[in-house]
Amino acid sequence: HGFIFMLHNLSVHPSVDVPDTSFASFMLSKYEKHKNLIAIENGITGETYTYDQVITKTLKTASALKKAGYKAGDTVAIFIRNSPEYLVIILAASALGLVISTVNSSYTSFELCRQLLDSKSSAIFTNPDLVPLVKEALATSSKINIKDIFVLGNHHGCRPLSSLMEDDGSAFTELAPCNSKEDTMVLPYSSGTTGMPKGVMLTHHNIISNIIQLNIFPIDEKERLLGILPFYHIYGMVVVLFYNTLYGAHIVTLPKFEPEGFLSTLQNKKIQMAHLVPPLILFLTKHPMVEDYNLCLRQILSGAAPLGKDLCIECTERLGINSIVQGYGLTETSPVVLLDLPPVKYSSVGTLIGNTESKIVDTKTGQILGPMESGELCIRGPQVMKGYLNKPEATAEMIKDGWLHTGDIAHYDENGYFYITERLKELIKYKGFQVPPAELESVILTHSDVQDCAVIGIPDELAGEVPRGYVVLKKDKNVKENDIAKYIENKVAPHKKLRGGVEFVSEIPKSAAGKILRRVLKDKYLSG
Ligand code: AYL
Repeated sequence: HGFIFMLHNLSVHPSVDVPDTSFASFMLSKYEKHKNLIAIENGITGETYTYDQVITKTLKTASALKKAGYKAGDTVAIFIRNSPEYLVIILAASALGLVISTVNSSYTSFELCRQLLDSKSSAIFTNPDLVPLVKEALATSSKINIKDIFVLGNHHGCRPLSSLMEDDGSAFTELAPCNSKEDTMVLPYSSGTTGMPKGVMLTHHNIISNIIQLNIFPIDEKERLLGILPFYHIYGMVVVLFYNTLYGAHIVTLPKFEPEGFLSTLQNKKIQMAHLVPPLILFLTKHPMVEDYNLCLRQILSGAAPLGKDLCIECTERLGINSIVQGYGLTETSPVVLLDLPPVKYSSVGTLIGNTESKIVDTKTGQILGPMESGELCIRGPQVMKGYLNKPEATAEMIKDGWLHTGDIAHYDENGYFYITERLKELIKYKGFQVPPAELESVILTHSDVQDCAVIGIPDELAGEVPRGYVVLKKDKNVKENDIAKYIENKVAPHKKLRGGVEFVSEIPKSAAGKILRRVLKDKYLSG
């Protein structure tokens, strides 16, 4: 099989060459080969862009951004729901050497404000209905330095994106020069193993590497794919948007999940391949509504959260599809590290993709472990991030001696197939979305009646996990559990709501060093 047992594990796949170029030059040269094909379609309006139109709009938008004063190294934020224009904005910004910070489009003004400040964004792209929220965020802090709000549509006082896409193109004469291993291309946010969301600096080289590494799973030209996973998250951005367009696929975008729209789009647009997360696979497997539609799905890809064997088999049978291919990775690894290929091994996340090495280390002794032994999965490869923006300590904790420590517990079998069994890190995943407990705790602590608190994830059949809060009240306060949950609900995006409930306790279990002992709370909940 070619799988080598050494101190660390190598990929079974041949290694790939990664060109030293910028993301925009790499992508646009590929798009040239598919000029007349449809690249991307708005699943709501039916509006389409051919690859040729994507190229043209990209160059015009880059010209308009240049005229507006944006230059290499500036950061721009994208706060837009999935739509074809997302691709054009990323390519145009990248063509100028701008850094693109993608923002969760369900964020509150409070959460948006934090990312705009931390990323030092100087422009924001948004939907017209989100403009009031953006303005609220801008009003919260005088330190935010947003020069332009570009809207996809029209909104009083904001510049329409269409005016950028219709620029005469005169100011953009060449792609910005790029030091591909040094220059950050995108800056999505992730909490990593601990703490608050941090800007993940992914270089041009990181992103190009990952899309080339994925070539072990080639896509047919004109393949019809669903673009429902959010493009602001690394999965939607790299695996759905970037990777598939390299091959001349046709992506149909949807701005959000809604049962009827999801199913009727799959049916009416004759979608054959969809990148999903386990909760959507559960929906397709169990929901009675699915019977009313004539689906022609052949292939599903899953990632971002564990997918059980039984669900996988049931879904494959119900929909009559070929298989469900699982991938594993992190925002910090651009994101793919492991990929299962047909014929799939259920419950495995597959083998290491090309140019990637791993080791499993004992969490207590740090010793490197062998086959079938469980420990922390560590990764080395060209897709590993440059680091967290302005957070050298958090970066050093995550990447030690060139190895990225995933915070996931895994083992591999004799054939090099990996199994993710547990999450060591504090991160909670609700339907594949990140819910950093430290972030929720910081919000709970702003409640005037709260003395102390801790948040853990508890198992949930539909969502994988839901966050649950433990709260110590100040003396003589008679606020109710539900008041705390409501307070949080108004400050955070819907996926971070305390759906697992709030429980008042007399103290939060902590280590001598003051670290919250989340394991103690988890065990207490599970045994309780
Ligand atoms: P982030 N099984 C179990 N857990 C997973 C899996 C999986 N297949 N994939 C991701 N995770 C968890 O940054 C794991 O705990 O990136 C990991 O550390 O939002 C964490 O999610 C990272 O969360 C693909 C398609 C990767 C998607 C992704 C998702 C990256 C999610 C490869 O092919």
